[in-house]
Amino acid sequence: MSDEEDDIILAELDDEELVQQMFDDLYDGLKEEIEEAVNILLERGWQPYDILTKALVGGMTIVGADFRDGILFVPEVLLAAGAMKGGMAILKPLLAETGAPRMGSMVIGTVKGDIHDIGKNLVGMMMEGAGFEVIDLGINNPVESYMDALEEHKPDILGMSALLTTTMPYMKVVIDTLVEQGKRDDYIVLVGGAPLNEEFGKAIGADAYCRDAAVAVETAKDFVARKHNQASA
Ligand code: B12
Repeated sequence: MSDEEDDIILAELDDEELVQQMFDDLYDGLKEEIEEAVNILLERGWQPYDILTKALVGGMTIVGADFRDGILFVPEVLLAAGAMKGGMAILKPLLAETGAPRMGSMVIGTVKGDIHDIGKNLVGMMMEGAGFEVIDLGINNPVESYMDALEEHKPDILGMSALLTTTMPYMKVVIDTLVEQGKRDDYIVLVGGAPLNEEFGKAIGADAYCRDAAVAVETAKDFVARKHNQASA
């Protein structure tokens, strides 16, 4: 790092410069700087959701592109992910604090063989903010852990996340198991993750594919409302 960069005082940057600096700091995996910047934006009246999407997810998109192009490697991306999580941890209680009425519940987890959890965590946070109770199963979930959690918590929604083309087919294993056990219609199944698309969601028998956390919340609300209407009809 050059002396010049050492001297940057985050609080003296205007909003646009600060967000640019956050992109750089996320890229460099600087957790404390990211946390400081998140707090500065909050003090300036930014909405937690805007900080999440514009600064943190925006920065992670740049990291993703350079990872794809072989410019960044796993250790660096792990540091970036750690910095992102530092920022998310500050925003989490604020997003959950909206006082939204209880909407329903969701069991969510990343599928077997896959350890990516940032997107899943973000979806969980946004769902909590929208009034859903979220049971997070973490990463690397075999079909049994989904089944056990569904049995135990009886949620409205099952959410599965996969970020690898090699792990996304595992979602079908879970859905097929639900079908075999005659339980498919008991749950709304939402799937997500960067390599998925709507077509894939349909092909594996999910109710919907959601491209991001905001769409996940809207879709979840929509399906839960329909489910309740059916139940009362
Ligand atoms: C961070 C990262 C990592 C970190 C993960 C840290 C962590 N704690 O999550 C580390 C370094 C560990 C990692 C490891 C690997 N990674 Co990686 N990783 C990424 C990266 C750069 C960003 C992912 C991310 O967090 N994005 C930000 C979040 C907010 O976005 P998101 O996950 O897409 O989630 C949003 C939506 O998809 C949706 N969503 C997500 N889940 C769900 C679930 C539900 C229910 C719903 C409704 C919606 C939803 O909503 C979210 C919020 O808006 C991506 C690049 C990319 N373009 O995605 C590569 C990427 C996914 N990784 C990749 C690879 C290859 C790997 C490794 C195999 C590398 C290696 N050689 O070891 C390993 C695999 C490890 C494993 N077994 O899982 C490839 C996958 C390629 C492919 N076609 O399969 C990618 C695409 C990079 C690339 N282009 O090469 N990775």
